[in-house]
Amino acid sequence: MLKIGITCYPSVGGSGIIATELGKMLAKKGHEVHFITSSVPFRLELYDPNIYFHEVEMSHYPVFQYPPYDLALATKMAEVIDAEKLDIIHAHYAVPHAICAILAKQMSKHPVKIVTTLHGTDITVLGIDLSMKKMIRFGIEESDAVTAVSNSLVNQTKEMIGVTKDIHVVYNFINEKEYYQNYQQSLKEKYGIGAKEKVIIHISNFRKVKRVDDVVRTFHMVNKSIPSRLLLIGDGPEYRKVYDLVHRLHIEDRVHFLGKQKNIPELLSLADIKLLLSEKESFGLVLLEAMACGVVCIGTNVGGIPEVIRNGETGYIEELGDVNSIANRVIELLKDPQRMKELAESASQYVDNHFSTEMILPEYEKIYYHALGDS
Ligand code: GMT
Repeated sequence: MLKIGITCYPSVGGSGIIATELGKMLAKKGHEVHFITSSVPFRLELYDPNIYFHEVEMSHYPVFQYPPYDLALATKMAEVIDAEKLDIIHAHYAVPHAICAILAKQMSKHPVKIVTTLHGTDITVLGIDLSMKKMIRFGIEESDAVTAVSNSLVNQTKEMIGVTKDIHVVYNFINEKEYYQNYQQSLKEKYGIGAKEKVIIHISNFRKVKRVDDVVRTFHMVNKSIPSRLLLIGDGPEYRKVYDLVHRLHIEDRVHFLGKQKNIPELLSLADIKLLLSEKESFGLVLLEAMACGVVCIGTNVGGIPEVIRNGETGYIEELGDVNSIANRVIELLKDPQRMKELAESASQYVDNHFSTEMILPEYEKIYYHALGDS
């Protein structure tokens, strides 16, 4: 069994969820897992004796304008590598986490291997910044193994950053014990949703790239011909703009702004259709969550989304910003309950067959053992 250190952004977000779920599953299999983060990751319960949490403490020196978080993290990683004799540091994000791990490896006495997972934002956002490109390339090339969450992200990383290193695709996965169809009529009633009304859902961090305004415009068109409600879950920088748009379109009595919520499987289970209309998306973990709960997904032809939704088989792929076609697709589907049933069934089957924990966990373990020189 291995001793694995995991570093991620512990707050809500796909990468934090994947890192945390991975740690929990590895611990369950008997590996010793050490989370090294600024706070206890969202979704991490510390009741498993194989799970440890090491908090990165920040000192606020009056001389520094910004607290040196990256250096504090690298120091903490080095301490944990030596004290716990870690075999692997699994860094989620090249910048800053892989860079911190490389520094920690140089500082520590105990030999350790670095496995880095790219989740997209580090490449597609930071990679645009020329000053960061060099740093990202360094983080990738100095890691002992690198994974990315889709083929699209591997190609983008190679094109944008110019790395030649092998990058293994390891898809995101779902905790099937939490994500399943769990419809609760009482919850629907609590939101005042009528028995005949259809429910469309969107979940994100309301960043500009998520194009939540396209979701609202699509819903506006759908709502003209089908009695329906829109559930918007999450919070972020575009929240106010989206709120204003909903009011400008006079659909405020049809749109529910729920903010950040914890009972995502129950909320997803109320929905008929999930929209993810992003302009950048390396994978789209929320799609897997929705598909596992029996929700039909429509996503844009962007990044890794077409690797998650099989167009016409498990959901639909539409062109970015083409609100008319997206709305027509939603209307067509909502009028055809038999088709919806078929799509929902093949989507949840597809998730089971391609993105289950059982399938993905051994892929990460194989990469760890390979990095350590065992095959
Ligand atoms: O999408 C975000 O803004 C959050 C970001 C993150 O770091 O959690 O998500 C990225 O990683 C997720 C987990 O691998 C992927 O499902 C998301 O598609 C990816 N986001 C982008 O590429 C924009």
